[in-house]
Amino acid sequence: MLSFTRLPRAPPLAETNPVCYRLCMTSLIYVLNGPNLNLLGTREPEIYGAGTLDDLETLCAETAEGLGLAIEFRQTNLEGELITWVQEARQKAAAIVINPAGYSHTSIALMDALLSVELPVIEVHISNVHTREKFRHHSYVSRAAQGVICGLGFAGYRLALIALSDILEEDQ
Ligand code: CA2
Repeated sequence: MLSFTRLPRAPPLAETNPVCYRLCMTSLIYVLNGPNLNLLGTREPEIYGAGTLDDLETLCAETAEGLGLAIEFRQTNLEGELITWVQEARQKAAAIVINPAGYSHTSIALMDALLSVELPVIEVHISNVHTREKFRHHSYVSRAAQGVICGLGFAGYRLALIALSDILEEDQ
């Protein structure tokens, strides 16, 4: 009678081989949203549209799925938390989409975090910041972004994910 000894299972190749990792693993994109974006859909629909933050997450998740990407979608009202998430992305993500909201125009600390993350970053604004108040025309974050999309509503996030899909494919 034949008997079999059960051998320990080898780890998946993608976990041990960096080339296979790049080709086989779904790229994770951090989609980060700054202060007050939790209010989407509740106020100022003439500027930000009628959709909620949940609607925006659904749009991003569906877009990512169609592109073969995965997303981690988050919103915070705290500058330090946004910075911590950017630092975390360095270990866990392939790229970042960020709408820093009001911190775009004020935060050198967030800019520094994004400059040191060594990942492709796309900055998105729902409204066209250049047709609004002068203080919205400058973004510290833009210095750390590979691309900036503004004024296209929620579709800006979709376009950012499509652009990152191309950028990540080119990097392979
Ligand atoms: O247009 C954008 O996406 C902004 O990043 C939104 C920020 C603003 O400070 C930037 O200049 C441009 C404000 C987010 C506030 O979001 C709200 C949404 C609904 C109701 C009230 C605020």
